[in-house]
Amino acid sequence: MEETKKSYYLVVGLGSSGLSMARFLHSIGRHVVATDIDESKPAAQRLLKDLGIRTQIGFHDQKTFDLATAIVVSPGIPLDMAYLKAAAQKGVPIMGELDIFSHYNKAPVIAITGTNGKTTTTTLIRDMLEASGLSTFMGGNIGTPLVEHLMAEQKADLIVAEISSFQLDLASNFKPEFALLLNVTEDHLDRYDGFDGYTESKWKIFKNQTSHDKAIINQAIEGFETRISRIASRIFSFSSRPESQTIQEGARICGDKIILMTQEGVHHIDTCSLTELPGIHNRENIAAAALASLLAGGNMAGILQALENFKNLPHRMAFVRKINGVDFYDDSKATNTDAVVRALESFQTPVILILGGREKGTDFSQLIPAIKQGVKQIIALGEAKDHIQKTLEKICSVVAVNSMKEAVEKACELAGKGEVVLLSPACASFDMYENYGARGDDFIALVRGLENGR
Ligand code: UMA
Repeated sequence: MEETKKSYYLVVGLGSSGLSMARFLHSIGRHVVATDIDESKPAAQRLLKDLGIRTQIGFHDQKTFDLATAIVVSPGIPLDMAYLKAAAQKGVPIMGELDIFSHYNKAPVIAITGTNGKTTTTTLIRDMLEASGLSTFMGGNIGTPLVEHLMAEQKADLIVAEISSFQLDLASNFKPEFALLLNVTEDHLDRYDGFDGYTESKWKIFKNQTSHDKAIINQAIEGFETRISRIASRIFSFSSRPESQTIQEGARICGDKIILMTQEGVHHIDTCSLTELPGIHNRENIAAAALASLLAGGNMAGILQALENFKNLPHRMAFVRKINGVDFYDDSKATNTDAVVRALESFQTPVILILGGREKGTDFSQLIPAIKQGVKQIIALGEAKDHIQKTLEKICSVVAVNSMKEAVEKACELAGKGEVVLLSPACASFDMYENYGARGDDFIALVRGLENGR
């Protein structure tokens, strides 16, 4: 894009993504204006002011949108935002961080998307490649904005990028050498035009790939056969379903065993001893991660070493403590119904389930079969509590509470010896917390604070 003296890039949203973007664009000599609707951003404002970047904080101004050379939008900003729509109608290009990143990045990219398991798989790939002697930069939706890599020395052999559907919505030139789609189940339906709209967004990860690139896809995803016929890259599939026996290039998951099949040969992974990665969903994550690592230049020794050393990430089915025979688990990262179903599948004993928060067009009835299987009591919390109560009280006792403290105390009161208390909310945390991590930390602190006698 030609720069004139008066032209400027408008960065919208000054969370972690926007702040890094403003700094990056400034570092390559672009004029930048940055705006955030939230007035409580003094740190961001100070940092940008010191760099000489003009800010509009606490408000958005339509004129600033309309006169921009291009608008770079943070992933969480809804694309139907009126300011954006009006500027787009005037012909202002709207782009996301992946477009800017792709334009300046030189290293090959492994991009990981899916509804659940993204962070675990991304971390596994990073660990497997590093243990194979390769250097990596890990970023994206996992927390560190990708443009941070562009402001560093750019020495990494490979970029390992967790990618969200929000990022893919504005990614016209993103072309990862390796792209992974782990699974697609209902999530973020408050942003998309139904499940189809969300699904469409996820499959965009393959859109610009060519025959030189590689796609690693869960064969169990609905519409797999039709979708792959439209992908130009080489397909490697994996599956934990019985039909995985037919997979020729990719990974078969048979019980605890994973069989990796690539041009380089056949390799086996035994997951029996990998106690930090329990469950079928983790075997799928391991299969996808190992395939990606092998294809990107990793070796089996590194892959196995990374698996052995892997420590479960915080707020994912994390055991907190046992009190009077009751086990407490923090699964705050479970922000959609599929993640909760997977969590419930791990328990054979009755569960007291803490659900709720900010819903995302969530259909709580999807939880019914899993709840019928093993939930003794639901404790409903946050903005979604009435919806949860209305949907689930027909099949399980539901009690609504007003705070996490009340939820923990109620759970404690209702749980019997040998039972489990599980925070697995099926909702975002933003109604009560800054993020899912803060929600999980609050739960852990409250559980740790419980007296043994309760
Ligand atoms: N804002 C405006 N105007 C508006 C609305 C919001 O200015 O009309 C401002 C807010 O006041 C806030 C900023 O926009 O200051 C927030 O931007 P953001 O929501 O994009 O959040 P960031 O802090 O930049 O974090 C984003 C990702 N957030 C989302 O996609 C919602 C982070 O993913 C990601 O780690 C980070 O960029 C770095 O790339 C988080 C997430 O929740 C973990 N992702 C979703 C998920 O995993 O389900 C997709």
